[in-house]
Amino acid sequence: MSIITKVKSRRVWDSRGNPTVEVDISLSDGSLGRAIAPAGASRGTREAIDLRDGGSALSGKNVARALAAVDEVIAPALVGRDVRDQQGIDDAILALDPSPLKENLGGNATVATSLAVLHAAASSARLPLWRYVAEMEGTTPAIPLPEIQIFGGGAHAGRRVDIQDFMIMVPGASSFDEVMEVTNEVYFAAGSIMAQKGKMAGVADEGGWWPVFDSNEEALETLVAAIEKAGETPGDRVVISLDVAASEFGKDGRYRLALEDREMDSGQLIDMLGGWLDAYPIASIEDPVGEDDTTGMVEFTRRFGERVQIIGDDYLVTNAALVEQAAASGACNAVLVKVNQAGTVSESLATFRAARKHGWGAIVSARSGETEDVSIAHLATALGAGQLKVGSFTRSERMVKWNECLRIQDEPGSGSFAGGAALARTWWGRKNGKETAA
Ligand code: 2PG
Ligand code: MG
Repeated sequence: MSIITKVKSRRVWDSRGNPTVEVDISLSDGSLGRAIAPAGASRGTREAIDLRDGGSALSGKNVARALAAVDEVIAPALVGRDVRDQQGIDDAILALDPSPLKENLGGNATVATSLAVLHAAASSARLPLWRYVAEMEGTTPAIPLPEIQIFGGGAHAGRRVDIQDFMIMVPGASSFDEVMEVTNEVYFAAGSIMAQKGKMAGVADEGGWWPVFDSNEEALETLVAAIEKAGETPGDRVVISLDVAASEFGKDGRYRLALEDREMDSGQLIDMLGGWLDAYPIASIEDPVGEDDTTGMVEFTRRFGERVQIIGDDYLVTNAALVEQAAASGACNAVLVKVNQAGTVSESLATFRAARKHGWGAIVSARSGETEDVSIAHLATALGAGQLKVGSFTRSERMVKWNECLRIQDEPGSGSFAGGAALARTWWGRKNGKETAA
């Protein structure tokens, strides 16, 4: 048995230059576990709240209160516990802050602590994190299929375009390395097309190209052109994935596309997105309607759930109970798993299990504010989640996750590449004879 002897927090800085929480867990056998809290910009209203100090210094984003919560409130409850009891430890953290959104301790304090406990336990067991989690959960590891951003938008690009993430997936690739190569070609093809048009203007928060477009559809057309310029036939090996993040431009069933100065209701938004599904090789779509638009999400899933993967992010906030509700009402067919939305490892794993129980897809995901922490590459592999969303194909807080997958795949037992299995029940899967694998 390995006992937690010390819990220590530290202020570090994320990819947007904002303060965040790092936690070190020390064990009686000398092992150390370390994790850092990421931070979202397009946040669901029902996700765990990051505790920040407010005031004028550091734009109100300092985390002194969250650090104090770790060192003064959480640490005394964890010291002396068996590090392998992840569920018991997470329950103890929850007991210290029973508020639904963890606003007393802060989701940033709880997630860094909970993940650091997991790392410490793996280190004590002398196992890579992915293997420790797979053994703990009884899952079959697989190297995940990436979703990779080519253009950023929405809250990650000063709302220059309304849609947040224009991504590609390479379900037709036979290896993770092949995905990296194809993505490199598409990413730089997109950049050169923008440069030729005089529309090159740097990158957005997650490293995707800054979206200098006149309409959301121009972004889609440019993405298709980039896929072609990279030598690919759009919809064959490479497909498009969108995170609409509709809560960022709509509420109460009313939506406003600022770029095009268009207002619409939920039905019109669904029709517009349906038109895009007809016109472009989109196989996956996240948060197509707002987090408060249950009627819209059910309708969208009824109309398109057989054609594309429909992911709830802000809509489900990595909450097992919300997954259960959505499955019962026929909303979504996949969930984005962000550990800091839930606030603990155990709650995130419960969400993953709920998704699997209903035959849903699961995509382990980074946040727009990230760090060198590579936990999610391990979690996606360990759970055999099949999919991983990290952001773009530049900037080290993103590349560190893709590169970690390359290291994990070299380790014995890390499983084969999940490939396009996650998209088996979409048009892409049917076109490629994958539906029997679903
Ligand atoms: C999302 C994420 C990542 P954020 O909406 O899926 O792109 O963004 O971390 O800002 O919520
Ligand atoms: Mg999202």
